[in-house]
Amino acid sequence: MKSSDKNNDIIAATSTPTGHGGVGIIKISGRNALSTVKFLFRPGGQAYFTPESHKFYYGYMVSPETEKKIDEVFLVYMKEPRSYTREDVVEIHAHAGPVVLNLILKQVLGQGARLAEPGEFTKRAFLNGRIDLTRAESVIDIINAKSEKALDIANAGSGGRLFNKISDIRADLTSVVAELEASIDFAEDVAEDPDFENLKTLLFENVISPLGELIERFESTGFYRDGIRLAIVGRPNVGKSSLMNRLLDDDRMIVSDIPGTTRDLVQEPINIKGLPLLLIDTAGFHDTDDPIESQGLLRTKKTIDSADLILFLLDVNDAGSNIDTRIVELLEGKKSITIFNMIDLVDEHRVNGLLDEHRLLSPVFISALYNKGIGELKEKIVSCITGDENIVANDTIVPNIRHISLLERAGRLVEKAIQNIDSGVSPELVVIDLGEALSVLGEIIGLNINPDVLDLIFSRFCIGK
Ligand SMILES: Nc1nc2c(ncn2[C@@H]2O[C@H](COP(=O)(O)OP(=O)(O)OP(=O)(O)O)[C@@H](O)[C@H]2O)c(=O)[nH]1
Ligand SMILES: [Mg+2]
Repeated sequence: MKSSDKNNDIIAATSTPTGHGGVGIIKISGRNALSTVKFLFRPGGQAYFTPESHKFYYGYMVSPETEKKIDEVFLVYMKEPRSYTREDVVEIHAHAGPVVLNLILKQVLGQGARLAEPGEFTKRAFLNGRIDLTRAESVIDIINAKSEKALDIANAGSGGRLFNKISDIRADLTSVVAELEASIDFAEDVAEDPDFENLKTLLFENVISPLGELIERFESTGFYRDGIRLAIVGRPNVGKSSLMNRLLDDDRMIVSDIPGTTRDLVQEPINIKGLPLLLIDTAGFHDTDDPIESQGLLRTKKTIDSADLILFLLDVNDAGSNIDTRIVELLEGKKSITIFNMIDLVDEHRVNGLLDEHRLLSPVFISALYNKGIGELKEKIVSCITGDENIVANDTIVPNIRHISLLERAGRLVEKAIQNIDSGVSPELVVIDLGEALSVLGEIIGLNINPDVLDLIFSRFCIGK
């Protein structure tokens, strides 16, 4: 089937999550979407159903052959273009139960609709020009937001802040291209060359520099959307699982004085001061002949590799010069926080001694058992990740990984164009690179985008969105 045909179908899906609940919504979109419910909906107290747009109608869904009632519902019709997809949309608000919703959906499909693909409603909103691609992508970020901050970022995106920024950069780039093109077209009539120095300054200030800022923003704040992997690593029995329980505020993990209690990785999502984290407890790191433990250790190594931040936990009692060098080696080049646990077992004198000895590591001292120093540790975790807690004060434009590769490509093309201007290459060639940069930036907002890329983006959505 050609994709253009596909986009003319009437599509339908259950938009609320599977399960039991108060209300479940079936959404239908496409030209003349009302036709799919005409024979299924019986309005309460009216003989004929001629709905006005954007009004709720009370009634029943029935099986048309038998007139058997399926459910008592509200139905709302949103006439194009004032709808999510800019097409005619019908929503049926029924009771939320898998049997009732499936039965209604089956009837709707029987009236000529087909089942929507994941993200297809939002894809149509994009294809019909209601939202650009960055706004469409923000919809999934809203649904997947792991913290309020992530939601702020997603809302900024869905409000078009990234779209506006990219459009501004493209407009500035277009004006430089126009000036160069004019100099090519009218070469004979123009007494002087274009002001190349001025064009270079414009490219630097209005293109290269804002592109760099956007890329930097992703690196410094992208974790608000994507989440951070935080692993607790250390020798057996130093209190890793006890610390995990403290941070979770729950006795999730088994804790015991037998070394090797934790043998497998255990991960739990947690939110520290608005930062979404995935906290991972690992098997104690040591030599072992036990095959099950060895497996656990292999996983610990992999976890260290893939974690964004490591909590390296030590027991104050044997922390002196006895730090496990193999763990230290594994932590090389990784962000980590050194933590001395069990300070309840030593006196202040010992703590000060350790602080001096390990000043370079600027360790945190805690007692996982007695809940001491945990607040300080949380602050350190946050500052380690954000660098500076205020980093995301106001500007919430944060590109995603797809945007980043395009921003970088566009930046490289513009830099190449500037180098070519410097080495006196003809404006025709400079214009080619700048033109390509324009179309690369266009892909971010969805201009001339490859249909396969579109499919990939929308396949990340759930069905019914
Ligand atoms: N006194 C004291 N004991 C602690 C503290 N933290 C943990 N423990 C005890 O130390 C023992 C080991 O704790 P776990 O949390 O199981 O240690 P672990 O690092 O997860 O151990 P493995 O999973 O075997 O690697 C338990 O008996 C805990 O109660 C602490 O701050 N002070
Ligand atoms: Mg453990």
